[in-house]
Amino acid sequence: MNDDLFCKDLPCFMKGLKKRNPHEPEFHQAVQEVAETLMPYIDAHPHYREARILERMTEPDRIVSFRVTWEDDDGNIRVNRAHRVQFNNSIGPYKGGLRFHPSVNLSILKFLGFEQTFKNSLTGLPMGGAKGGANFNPKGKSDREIMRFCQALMTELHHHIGEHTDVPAGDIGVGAREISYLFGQYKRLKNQFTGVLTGKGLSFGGSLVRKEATGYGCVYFVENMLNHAGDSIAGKKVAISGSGNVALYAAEKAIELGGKVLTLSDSGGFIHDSEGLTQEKLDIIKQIKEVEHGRISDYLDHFPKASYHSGERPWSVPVEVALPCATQNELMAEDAETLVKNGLRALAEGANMPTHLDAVRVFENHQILFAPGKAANAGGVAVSGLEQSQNAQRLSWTREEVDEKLQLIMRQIHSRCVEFGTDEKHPNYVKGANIAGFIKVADAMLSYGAI
Ligand code: NDP
Ligand code: 2IT
Repeated sequence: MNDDLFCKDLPCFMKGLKKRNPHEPEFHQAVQEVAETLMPYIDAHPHYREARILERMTEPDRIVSFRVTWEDDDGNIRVNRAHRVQFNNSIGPYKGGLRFHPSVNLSILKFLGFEQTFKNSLTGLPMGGAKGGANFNPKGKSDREIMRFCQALMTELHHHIGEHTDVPAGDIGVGAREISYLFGQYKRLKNQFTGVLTGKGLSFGGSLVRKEATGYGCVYFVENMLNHAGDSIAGKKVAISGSGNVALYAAEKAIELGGKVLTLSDSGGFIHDSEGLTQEKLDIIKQIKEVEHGRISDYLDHFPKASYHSGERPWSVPVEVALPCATQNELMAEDAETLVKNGLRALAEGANMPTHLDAVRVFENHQILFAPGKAANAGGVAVSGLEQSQNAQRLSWTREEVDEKLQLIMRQIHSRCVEFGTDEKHPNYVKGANIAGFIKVADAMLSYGAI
């Protein structure tokens, strides 16, 4: 082989990636984390380098970008920008969420689509990686405005998706309501009732446990890590950030397994209930967040003994388990130092890339059990895959069946991470997840030849 064609070290590889993808810091960060642990593996398996698999895996198959024009309740014409990044379909149709948030741009969607490819591979199900979304802010919009926006977005997106092509789902700002409007419009445009989206309502092809799956799966993963180390979550203090889909169901499962959940948050600040949340308290929070679309600070109207910390994140509260479940880069190196000083034992990323790379290094240096999002939050997309299976069979499985399969998938992901990530007896879950996720996709790509 001609050595001049190939980067043989990480700085050379990252320099090229940054040059090809300027001004995309989140994408650079996600690739850096993966490439750091993959480079030594690729060195030991040079056929991957000769086939330029990493160069190919960091280049999306295609990106569709489009305008979304819609009308607000006052009759004003509004314009947003949307994208679908179809990253890699080597092991199955593209699969991944849609995000509606004002911060959405190509750097964020490329980082998410790249991560999704590894995550979906880890589930063991036949799903490729994709991500999409729009720079649309759902906050303060009426139901009718959300409906018109979703219909306008699907009017273009429907050309690019399909049950065998690309199957979107929810993410930040896209929940059951948005998926319903999107599905209704797809069905109308195509005159087809197919499993083209997941996270659907239970009356039109949705799966039981999909709503809970990411949060439950994240806690199952923590329990697997702690059990592997001879411990468990029972009796442990837990800090959770976010109060959306992932955070609420992570809290529910942590409480059920005997954890003492002390915090939840949103972009305004965090609540601290030193007595710990109970299922009854959580039911009130679900009403506030899922039904009334309120703020987490409203918790204090019901439980005035709790405290609210405006503009802060919950990482100063002493806990043994931390579950960042809000957004990317919400936990920095100094937060990691504080958590370690206060006795942290395990952290699992419910969100995608919530932990900054410098913070990951702090946890690694202190041998904290650290589960990266592509492993810890894979339960959501795994149950999306199970929703696709049920749609294809035209059957619905029971809650118990789906939950059992979810637990098994999280256990298998944990085992694969331990298998590929154990160094001198200490499991490095970042390394394990990256290598285990890589192998399946890379081997499929090798089989296809140069495409
Ligand atoms: P939701 O929209 O349901 O909730 C998001 C939560 O995070 C809200 O509490 C929100 O607060 C907070 N948040 C969002 N952006 C910011 C920000 N910039 N700063 C501070 N807080 C913020 O989304 P999900 O719960 O579905 O998603 C949360 C994370 O989990 C994301 O990283 C997502 O990619 C990831 N994920 C989601 C899966 C799913 O199945 N839904 C699957 C796997 C991962 P506020 O309301 O104030 O904005
Ligand atoms: O980040 C994620 O894994 C998701 N938002 C869920 C994707 C899916 O297709 O269920």
